[in-house]
Amino acid sequence: MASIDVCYSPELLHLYDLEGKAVVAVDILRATSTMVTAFAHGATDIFPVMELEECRAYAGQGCLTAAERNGIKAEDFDLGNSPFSYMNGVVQGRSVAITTTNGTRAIRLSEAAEEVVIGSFLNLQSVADHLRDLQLDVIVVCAGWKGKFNLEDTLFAGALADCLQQDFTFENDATLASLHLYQAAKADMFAFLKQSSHVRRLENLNIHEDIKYCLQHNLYDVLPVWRHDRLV
Ligand code: 3SL
Repeated sequence: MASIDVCYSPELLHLYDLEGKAVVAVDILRATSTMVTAFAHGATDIFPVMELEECRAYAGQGCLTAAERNGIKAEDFDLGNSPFSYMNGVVQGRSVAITTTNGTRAIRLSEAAEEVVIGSFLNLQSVADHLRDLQLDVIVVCAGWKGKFNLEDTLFAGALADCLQQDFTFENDATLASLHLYQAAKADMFAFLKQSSHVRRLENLNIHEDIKYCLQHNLYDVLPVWRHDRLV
């Protein structure tokens, strides 16, 4: 039986061997939730990049450019990192290049894996179904915040473990801890996360609706996967 493991921060990735594995890259608030939303609203492909300048350069290839740093939309980019700004036809039929504080970094640092998929609560079931079909060992790579642990990505890892517990083994405490946290939180994740650092950070920026939105389960049947140099 294949196994699930959880890497709580991209800074810990050196402890994991990604070769031959499937990575689920996750940044619940908000990068991967936003990417899933973009695909659900018609984006054709997404280039996640680490640096602002690299992202800006994609404008020359006809891409929309999106950038966030410390929760705020970076100046002179078409879009920020709020999922709501990717709705209403804005990204329909378009390629998007995006850079965010932590999420795009987690994705790019996972490239050595056999398969990289983008996870969020919004597409949890699609991710779980895909992993069940693949039957590769799975590592959930949490974006965290600037190298540190965060609660919301860990809850996603626990939710995924919850979905897959009949079909995968957990050989590590990180997955068990994530599952226990998710079971404690799932009745009201919004309340559970109220004191968490990134929820407080976003609320200080007057970003409220995005938080509730990103905690919804299975809004979209969308599965962004990394292919060569982009998500499709
Ligand atoms: O860190 C990131 O990648 C972002 O998702 C953070 S924020 O939610 O846009 O502040």
